[in-house]
Amino acid sequence: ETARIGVTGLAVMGRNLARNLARHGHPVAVHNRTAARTKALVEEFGGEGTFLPAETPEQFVASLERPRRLVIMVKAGAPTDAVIDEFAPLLEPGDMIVDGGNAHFADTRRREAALRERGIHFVGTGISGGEEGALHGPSIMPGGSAESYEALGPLLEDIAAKVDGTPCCTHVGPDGAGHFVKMVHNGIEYSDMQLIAESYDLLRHAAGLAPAEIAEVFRTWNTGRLESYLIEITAEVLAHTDAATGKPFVDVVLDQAEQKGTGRWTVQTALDLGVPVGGIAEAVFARSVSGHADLRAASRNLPGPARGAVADAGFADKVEKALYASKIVAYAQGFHEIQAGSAEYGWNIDSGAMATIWRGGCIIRARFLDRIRAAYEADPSTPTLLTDDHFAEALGDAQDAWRDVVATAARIGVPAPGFATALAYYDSLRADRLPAALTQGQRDFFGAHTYRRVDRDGSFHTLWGGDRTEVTS
Ligand code: NBP
Repeated sequence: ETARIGVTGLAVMGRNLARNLARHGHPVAVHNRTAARTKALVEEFGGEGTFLPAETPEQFVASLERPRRLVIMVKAGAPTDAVIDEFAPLLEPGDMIVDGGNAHFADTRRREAALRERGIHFVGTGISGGEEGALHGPSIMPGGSAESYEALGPLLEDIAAKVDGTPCCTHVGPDGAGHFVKMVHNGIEYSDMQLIAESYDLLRHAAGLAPAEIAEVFRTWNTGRLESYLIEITAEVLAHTDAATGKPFVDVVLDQAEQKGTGRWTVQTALDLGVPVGGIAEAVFARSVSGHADLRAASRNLPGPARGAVADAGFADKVEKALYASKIVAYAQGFHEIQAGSAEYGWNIDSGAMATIWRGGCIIRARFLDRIRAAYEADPSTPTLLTDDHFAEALGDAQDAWRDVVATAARIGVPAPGFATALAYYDSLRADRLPAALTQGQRDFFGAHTYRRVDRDGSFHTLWGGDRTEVTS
């Protein structure tokens, strides 16, 4: 018997992906560096479908039907290269290697180019949804050649999450496009989580609500336009009580957030591409600040404002509006980065299709993504989601509330970097004139960097050290 597809790397993600394939009736070859994992998988879940366990790479490759489809689910980085080096010599032209790990898209581009020379399709694939998603249906973002998608697409679409019958999987674009989009997905996820965290913090410290009460607020929000997986789990976490102490769970968790790197990559890449993603950057920095225990301890006694909580009956509604508006900005920034990456690398990514495959399976799954899809359907080449009719109306409706929330945070000394940067981005985009004109003047003054004028073409320089006449440069 031959396997339709094989998975090597059987930690939580690989194991669940293999089970998902088997449950959908696809015979799957399974392999892991440490054979015990392979054995455990077959022993525990062998009844779920057809598994072909292999102890050696040779045995694994021999059990695959041709062209071979081989999925790598190992720790991203050097382990991925090690596994490629181990398996590629055993493959033939036309075979496909799918890397489902969280690889950096630049590594994927390098690997794809190297394997293409040997006639092997390398398909860097973003997979979101954690271990539950891998088992029950993740959101899948495959890159690589269009030809490889013909052979892989039906299988991947079969095991992906479905929303209204549409699979949360589509061919993103060539080489590193899939991992790039997965990276930005994670950056948006950081931003979304940070905005939710700030909402909680303000409801707690500005409105004086207890965690259980805030959980109720989030539950209500989850029945409206903010309905999403992240809002849903936020309510669950806030409603949870620590068994050992009887305190709200959120009060016994150390307040130092961790990160694995995709958020940081999103910001680093945005800097390289020249795309402003302040919402994502502030979310990464907020985690970073939280983790600097010494810095925080040294600063704890610095003075703050005199005012405490500001009770305001309508405050929760204002926070809902601020959250929705800031969320629109966060997604607009993320999609801007996707479009910039697509242009830089010639990927031709369909932004509306990305919103479509994020509607289910992944961490940022939400009703909201239907709105983004609709926005790109209405205007596929729009430079920003902010000007879409629906979003512009929501931003208009949020104006007073959004500004009140940011002002309240500043007044009572609760940090709200996500809300504040979103509003600043919004105001920057809609400004008639930005102080960048002054910046240009300064640059010309100290470095003769020249400037352009509003009324004439060309580059100019003022003789600042002399008689201050203007010269054409
Ligand atoms: P891990 O990231 O913890 O990796 C463990 C696996 O890598 C094991 O199978 C291990 O084999 C194998 N491995 C290592 Br480490 N070094 C190896 C080497 N040199 N040669 C061969 N195999 C090697 O597993 P995971 O949490 O299942 O994640 C797998 C991938 O999926 C990662 O890239 C991750 O970033 C990505 N991802 C994870 C999630 C999630 O929620 N966990 C979500 C989305 C994507 P061994 O058993 O012999 O040690």
